[in-house]
Amino acid sequence: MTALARKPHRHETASQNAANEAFAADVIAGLTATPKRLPPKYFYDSVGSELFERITSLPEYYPTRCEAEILTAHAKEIADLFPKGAALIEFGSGSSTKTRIVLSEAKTLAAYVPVDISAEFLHQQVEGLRQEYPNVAMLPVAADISKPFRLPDSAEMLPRAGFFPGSTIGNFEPHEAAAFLRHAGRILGRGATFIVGVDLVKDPQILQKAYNDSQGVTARFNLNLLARINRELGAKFDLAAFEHHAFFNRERSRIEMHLASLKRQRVKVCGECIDFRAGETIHTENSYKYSLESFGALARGAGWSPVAVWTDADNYFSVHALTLKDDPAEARDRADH
Ligand code: AVJ
Repeated sequence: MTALARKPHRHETASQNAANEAFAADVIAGLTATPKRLPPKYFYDSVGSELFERITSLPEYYPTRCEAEILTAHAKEIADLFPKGAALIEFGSGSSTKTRIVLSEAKTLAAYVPVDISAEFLHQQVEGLRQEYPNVAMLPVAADISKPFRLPDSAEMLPRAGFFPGSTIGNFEPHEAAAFLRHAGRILGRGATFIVGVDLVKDPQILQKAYNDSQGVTARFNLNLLARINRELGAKFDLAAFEHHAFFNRERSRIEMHLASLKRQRVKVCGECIDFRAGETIHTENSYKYSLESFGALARGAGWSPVAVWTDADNYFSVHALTLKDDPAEARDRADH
């Protein structure tokens, strides 16, 4: 056992235990770094996934509405880009609300492979999808999309299309986003289509409000990260001693979310004492905003060819269709010989 491990609960499986150790290790690494940071993927436990669902229907949070508008207007065009009899692989599927818009037009789709980090939430969602789409094989994969994962065997045999909506790609640093697109290319294979939702640069006021909603749901979503560390790692964060901060960093074209310590304090996490200065923050999320051109260039640099791009009436959000001309694995093999 490592120093970070805590006593497993009796009902925990080995893989849950391993996931918990990875969480503990990432939390300690992030909180002992300067400046302090935590990976945004840990927002999405069951509580966080529910809070994120509430964010998507907030009046200030335009991305979900704008993207749904785009997908609804172009569902048929998008579905027509999928190969016949394809498996649709969604990276970070959440509640699959946007997928349903496309699924209803994708008449020849053989399988849907929702990939999500929140296993419990994922399996709940799949129950409903099985009822709604009895002709599509539902093949969920509980995995962290930022790491390599395997497709279910029955999806390996089918031509593939990818779906990555919500501007989740904006959580990555631009160089990580390029690496992610390349990795998705290896999973999807030659001839694949990839549909990617990307939030656009706009009036900073609108961005600011989208991440500082008047009901405080985004603040609760952010603070849930500390609550989760308390729940799962037995830490003693006082949630009232931290405050949600979100602002647009113009130079880097990103919204930054932080948790600011309201006072000087020491918190014990997995046996380590973490000291906070008054006002010191934990950087919890970046949400990069692109232009149509900057995202097109990023995709091209990662080996994808842009074939179409759609925006909503306000030009707040974009949906890009990319295709892969060459199989990246084959291209690499050629380079090796
Ligand atoms: C799911 C990563 C796209 O960056 O807008 C929403 C997450 N954070 N409000 C975003 C989020 C705060 C969201 N993504």
